[in-house]
Amino acid sequence: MTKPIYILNGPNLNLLGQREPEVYGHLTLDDIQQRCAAKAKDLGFEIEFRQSNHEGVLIDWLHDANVNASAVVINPGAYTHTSVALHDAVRAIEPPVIEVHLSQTAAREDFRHHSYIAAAAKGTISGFGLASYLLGIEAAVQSLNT
Ligand code: CA2
Repeated sequence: MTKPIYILNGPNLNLLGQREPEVYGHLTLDDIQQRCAAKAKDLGFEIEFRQSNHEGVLIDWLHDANVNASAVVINPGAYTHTSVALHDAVRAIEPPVIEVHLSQTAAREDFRHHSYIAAAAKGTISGFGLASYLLGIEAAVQSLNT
């Protein structure tokens, strides 16, 4: 059995669609989940889609992914810019990890310009809204096939 692609979402992403649509768009996280499931299905994969507001939970899910996932697509939310622990967890696991962001973080406040995750991830896709996730899934599958 092919292992699923884990799609992990960090803090406050459960609020998508309710506030700041000019930054994050109008889609809810449920909408994104459905679109990711359809994209992954087209590519022959199932997804395991999760969101947590807690750093340690995200770390536990990365450890879980090390055993149970083919690849990981992660939007670490604001932990992107703060978390050495998430960096270490991404480095510690075998499956390819693709970092995604809805917004173009490089074009926003200075504190969003540095990612602790980028140096540990296979690559980063930022600024394309929903398409960042869909491109992240494509990149994950591509890195499994090369
Ligand atoms: O652009 C992204 O995907 C981010 O990872 C989103 C994070 C932000 O801290 C990163 O710098 C970039 C924030 C997610 C919070 O989402 C909200 C949604 C609705 C209302 C308020 C926040």
